Amino acid sequence: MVRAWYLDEKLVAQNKSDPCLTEENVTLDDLLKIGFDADEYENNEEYNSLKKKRGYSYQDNITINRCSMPNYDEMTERFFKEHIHQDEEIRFILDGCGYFDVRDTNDRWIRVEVTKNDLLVLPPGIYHRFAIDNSDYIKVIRLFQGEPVWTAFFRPADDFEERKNYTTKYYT
Ligand code: KMT
Ligand code: NI
Repeated sequence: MVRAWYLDEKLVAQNKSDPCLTEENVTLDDLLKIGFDADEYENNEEYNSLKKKRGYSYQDNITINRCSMPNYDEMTERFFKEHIHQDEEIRFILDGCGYFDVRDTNDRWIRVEVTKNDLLVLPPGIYHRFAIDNSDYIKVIRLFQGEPVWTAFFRPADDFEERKNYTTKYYT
């Protein structure tokens, strides 16, 4: 089940993998959450119709874990650096746990915990980062519209069209 809260920055400075909880929970307006069963998703009608409806023609899966990822240190460091993409970032969690941090419109970090069966869709242009939790294991499906492009543009990336579109849409 997705949980989200404002991040305690002081705790983050000490240990990036800690949940760093504050008392402030967050509503999940910008997150799309649908309860597929991660063990049965391939035959799930809702999952397949969502893929079709949103044009997610590409699908693969990755496991993040020190033993199964050859360039683990480089990759996890890169995921945790604040960035945007020019396309949606869509992740369906098959197993394990992790944290997506997203910036709110006041530039505060919201930490979103994702676990098995959660689906997360980040819009193009949103500043975010990803941290693996202390169990050091997450297996996710990556979906994409068309040929996948995983390029991350690190902050500052305010001049990108997608960032401008994002702020126009969500910053009032
Ligand atoms: C990204 O671009 O932020 C990622 O792909 C994070 C890793 S997927 C759990
Ligand atoms: Ni990303």
